[in-house]
Amino acid sequence: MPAFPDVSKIKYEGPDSTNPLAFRWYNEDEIVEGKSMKDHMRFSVVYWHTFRGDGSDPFGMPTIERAWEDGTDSIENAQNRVRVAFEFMEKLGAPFYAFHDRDVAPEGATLAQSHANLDAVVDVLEQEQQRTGIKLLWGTANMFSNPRFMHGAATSCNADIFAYAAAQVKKAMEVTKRLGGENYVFWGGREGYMNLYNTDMKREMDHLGQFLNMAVDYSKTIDFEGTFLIEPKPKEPTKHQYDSDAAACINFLRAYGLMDRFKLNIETNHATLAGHSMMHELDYAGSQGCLGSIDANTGDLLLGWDTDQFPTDIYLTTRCMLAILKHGGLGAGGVNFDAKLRRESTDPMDLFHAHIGGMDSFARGLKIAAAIRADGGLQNFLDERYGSWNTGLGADIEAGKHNFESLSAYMLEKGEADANSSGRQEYLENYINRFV
Ligand code: XLS
Ligand code: NI
Ligand code: NI
Repeated sequence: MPAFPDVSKIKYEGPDSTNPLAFRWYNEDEIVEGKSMKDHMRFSVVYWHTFRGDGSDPFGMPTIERAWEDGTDSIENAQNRVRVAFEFMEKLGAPFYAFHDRDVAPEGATLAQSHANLDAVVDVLEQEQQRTGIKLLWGTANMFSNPRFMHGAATSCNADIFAYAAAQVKKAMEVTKRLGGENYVFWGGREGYMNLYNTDMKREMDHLGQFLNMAVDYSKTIDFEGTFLIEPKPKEPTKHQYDSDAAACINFLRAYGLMDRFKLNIETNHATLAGHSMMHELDYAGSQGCLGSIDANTGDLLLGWDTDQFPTDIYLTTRCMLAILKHGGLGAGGVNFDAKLRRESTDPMDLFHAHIGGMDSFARGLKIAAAIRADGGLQNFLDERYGSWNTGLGADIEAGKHNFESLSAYMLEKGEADANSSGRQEYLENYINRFV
């Protein structure tokens, strides 16, 4: 029995289509900048929100009931849910998905039981991947829901919890490898603090560095070659998450010798919680060679938390794609919809509308960004703005031919610096609007 009997494969119908179950912009085989849209985006559906989201929030109980759920925490129910998930992803045409260990399989009474439960569900994930050709973008371990992780996982004050987390990541990495996962994600969960009076920050950071180095070592033992990604987020659930933004993460990776193996998974709503724009985080990560993948969603400016809404703002997706194209694409990463339906959106069809909207918005952003790049106006402006660095003094400074003495002599002789020209922000904002 199909879970979505009224939906057939979502097709591209072009911008004039009024069919809500069709793509108007995402045309997977269309070539943009020499690559298909499908390969640019590598769209991915998240298991936790899309198949486990029940609409509950800190103020209220679940609002969303799914006909395919039998209401139990059994392995059979979990296995059946996998078949529903793959039916959904196949009809949507998403080539990838992502999951936490505890999203797909119930936690057991012991760690060994949890491992066995996971294996039983991974059997079905593997079968469904083979049946549909849908691949795993990344796997991860949920080390924040269970009360044992109340003080953190790798940064817990309780050494046993560090050991538990290591055992859990070891297993999750094995499963990710078994499923051919292209990346493995570490989002910091509760790695942070609520209060500095009870926190030894240095020790906790050292433990986290040690933990991630153990993960690298183990990946070599099992020949897991996927990219490791850490996912910056400044707060929630803790008041301060150690992986607070791209810059903090990259400093951490450098400090603990992890730069070779790690990149970043940048999430829109996390960027804005950190007081940055998504474009800033992407550009910063890209400028350090650390742009790995994105968790595509959006927050709400009038709410202060991680609302994880589906992205539909064309300016946002345009800026994302400008930054992604500038840094050479997402490589083995993808555009992963870490986004959930609103509590009031209770119909299973809303899952299709949400993902179709996100995919179309990114496809449109890609086309707009490519048109801006083809026009060349932005690049020409930048080339001109930084022109003083291309020849003469600027070029000599960049080439390392100067020091404070020589620069001082140069300016004493010249007497005054060349005049500045306009930054033309308003002109450029209007320029971008020509393409949107
Ligand atoms: C939470 C994070 C989480 C990660 C995966 O805010 O976005 O969903 O992406 O653990
Ligand atoms: Ni995320
Ligand atoms: Ni998030």
